[in-house]
Amino acid sequence: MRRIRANAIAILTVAWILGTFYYLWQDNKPRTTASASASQPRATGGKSHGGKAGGGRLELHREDRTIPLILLGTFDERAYLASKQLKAGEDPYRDHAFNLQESDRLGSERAIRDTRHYRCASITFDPDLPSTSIIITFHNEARSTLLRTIKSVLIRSPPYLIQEIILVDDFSSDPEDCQLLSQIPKVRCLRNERREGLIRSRVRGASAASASILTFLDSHCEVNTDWLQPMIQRVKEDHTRVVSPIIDVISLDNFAYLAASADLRGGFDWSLHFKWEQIPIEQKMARNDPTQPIRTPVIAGGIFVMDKSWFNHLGQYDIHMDIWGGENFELSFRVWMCGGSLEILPCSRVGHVFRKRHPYDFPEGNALTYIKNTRRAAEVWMDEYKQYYYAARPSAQGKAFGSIADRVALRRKLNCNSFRWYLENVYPELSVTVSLAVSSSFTQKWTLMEPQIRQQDLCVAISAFSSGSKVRLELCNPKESRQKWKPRGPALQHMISGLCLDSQPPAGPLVIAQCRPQMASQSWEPQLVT
Ligand code: LR7
Ligand code: MN
Repeated sequence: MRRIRANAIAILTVAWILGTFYYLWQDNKPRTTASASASQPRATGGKSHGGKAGGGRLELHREDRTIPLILLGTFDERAYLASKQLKAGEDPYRDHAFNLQESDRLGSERAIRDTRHYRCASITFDPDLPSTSIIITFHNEARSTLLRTIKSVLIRSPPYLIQEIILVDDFSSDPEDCQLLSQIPKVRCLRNERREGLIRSRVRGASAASASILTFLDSHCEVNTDWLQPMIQRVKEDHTRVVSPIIDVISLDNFAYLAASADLRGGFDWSLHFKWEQIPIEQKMARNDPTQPIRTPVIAGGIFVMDKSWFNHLGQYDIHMDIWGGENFELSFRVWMCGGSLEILPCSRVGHVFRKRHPYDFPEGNALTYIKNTRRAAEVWMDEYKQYYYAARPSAQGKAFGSIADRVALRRKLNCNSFRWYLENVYPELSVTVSLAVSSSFTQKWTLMEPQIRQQDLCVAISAFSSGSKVRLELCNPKESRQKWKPRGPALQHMISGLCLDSQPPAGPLVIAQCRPQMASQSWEPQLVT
């Protein structure tokens, strides 16, 4: 009996040891990640890498050897962090919308998992890459996250690539948050005399930059192994590229560093709401090299690398945008439409603390500010397609957005492509749903996927080229010119005949007629795409 029990214990012990080894090996294996579409990129491999779980310990050991000792100059890190720590009984989420206690506990540097595809490690870069100015704007950032952002840059970048780190303190309550950090070598601190918002703050930082390449970061990031070289390499090869990393997730609760999916790009809906979305299937199939750049219609906005002269040539940012929001669309449309490109580089990874609310106030209110900024982007860049923005965001109509004359002039001067060109060449997946009201009691929803008006496999086609002829449904055929339409104001115009879709008489069949977009029978109501 005792013998059996001893054997059982021995077997269990061996199984436990094997299990532990398997777990550690799994955790350390390079990983490719899968699928998600949400406002934050879904993280995969959900184990904690915050140094809490057993799996993190092995890494710490491995990476410790490669962390060089950095000189912090006269900067007293302990005093800097200690004077601002959470007091007993305070809500750790109150001031920053993330768990401050956990961030403070982590300290200013830690090992994080190298989340790149394993093939990234063998890529080589030009030995003479140009250096960059890192620009970090912040408003009342927590000291521990801000310092970790800076130290991760100093630790995980080749020193010769970092010309300087420019902090733009956007009028935080305590000027010392920024000032004290400028004791760290390479770190400069610029403080706004009043709250400007991140857009004007970045323009200020960029103007002060002395390197030929600009790198923007949020103030609560941790850059990962060799994050910078792939981005600088791409920009060096072609200065019109604007590149960003895959943005990994730092948990706002426990600060675990989690790998984001490598199959996502930036997208949006007509209300100009940013979202991560799957790379279109054809592109995914064509990707046989997981280290290749991913073309993206828009960037998330906070973390990217751009040539400084290209940034200036393209008009920096729209400095009449306030506080937060919308500038990423304005920049993305502008870059694509005016001769550049946007890409996400899978071999560059940067962690970011994604939050569920803004921890700071908007002097004009959050909603009005977002509307003002996105309205400016829509009015300047979206041509006739801005009607879909207003349809998706009816509350934007009539709200103040200031003068856009200088940005319209900029667009003309740069001789940029139309928004239609952008939709056709960069973001054909963005569709419009149009309600075709064929009688007052009967509304049908169709999708305008230019140039077709579709409902699943059926397309709206003209039956003849003369005014008054009926339209009908046919199986969609991309080569069929009778199925090709384009928006003209609220109307839909057949491309070849130049006639517009018309519901006159209201209960009768749909026909094509002379375009009079202001007539009710020719106005089609675009709706928010879900
Ligand atoms: O008034 C302000 N002044 C500032 O300097 C308000 C904010 N800021 C700073 C702030 O301290 C932070 O460093 O600006 C930065 C961005 O603000 P967050 O972190 O509150 O914004 P976010 O991470 O939700 O915002 C994303 O979208 C913004 C739209 O304006 C910006 O482009 C952010 O840079 C952008 N962040 C990212 O792209 C990181 C990935 C997140 C996603 C998706
Ligand atoms: Mn952020």
